[in-house]
Order: sequence, then structure tokens, then C-alpha cells
Amino acid sequence: MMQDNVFLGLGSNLGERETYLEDAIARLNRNQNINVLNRSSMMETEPLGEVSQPLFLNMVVEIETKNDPEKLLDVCLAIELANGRVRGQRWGPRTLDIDILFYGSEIINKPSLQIPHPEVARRYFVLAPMAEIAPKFEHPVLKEPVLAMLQLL
Ligand code: GSY
Repeated sequence: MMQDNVFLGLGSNLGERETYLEDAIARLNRNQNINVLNRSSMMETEPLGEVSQPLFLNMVVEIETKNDPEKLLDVCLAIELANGRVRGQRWGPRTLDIDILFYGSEIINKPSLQIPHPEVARRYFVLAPMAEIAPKFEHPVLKEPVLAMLQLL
């Protein structure tokens, strides 16, 4: 079965940021079980946390997929690795980060995978690009649309 209303957050703050994001989208589309349906613009955003680091380029893509959430996570991690991501400092700079934001209305709370992403409602760099492509999408736990969450920040 194809799952729709799946949203991924992409971010990069090292090197050729735009190229890393474009490469990630191309690789997602090349996966037999994923179609990229829609993409936000790329937005330059302030990094989170205390560590001093370059500005991020962030965007959100909407996909449909036959992969279950665990398999989708594996695909995202493999694409991060293919783009030179080294998991170092928790809040440190990275060439490519892919977060599963929403998987339709599914709610998953495992140590290895939490969906919706637990930080979604607090992150401008997620809500602002997502509001461009899916302002009315409702957070399955908070029951608030994306645009309303953005306006509450
Ligand atoms: O999980 C997201 C990685 N990340 C980001 C990001 O993508 N954008 C911004 N602005 N700050 C961030 N801090 C972390 S960690």
C-alpha cells in the first residue's frame, strides 16, 4: 500500500548545502518505493543549540511511499551516509540531515524512532518550509494544523 502525507525535513550546514539537498531528493526519487510529490523552497535558518556553527539550509519534501516507517528510516540514514554524514557532535554541523516529520496520521514511540518528530511544533526551520506546501496538515497528536503551529512560535 502507498502511504501518503509523509513529510521529511532536510537540512545541511556544511559545504555545498544546496547540492546535498538536491542529491537527497534525487536519491529519494530513485528509490523504487518512494515518489517525491512536492517540495518547499530552501530556507536559510539559524542553527539550534549552543554550538557555534554555520547557517543551515532547510526544506521539507512530501513523499508517498510503500516503505513502512522503519524501512523509510533506513533509507534516510543510508542517504545521509552517502552524502558524507559523519555522526559526531549531537548538535554539530552536518552535510545532510533527513528527519521523518510525519508518516500520515501514524504515531510511533520507539527509542529508535519517534513519529511525529518530537520537536516539530518547536522548530521554525521545519514549520516554515512545511507551511508552504501543507499548511493545513494536522499534527496527529496536537491536532493543530501546521500553519497554526508556525504562528504560535
Ligand atoms: O535535525 C535537524 C538538524 N538541525 C538543524 C537544522 O536542520 N536547522 C537548523 N536551523 N538548526 C538545526 N540544528 C540541528 S541539530
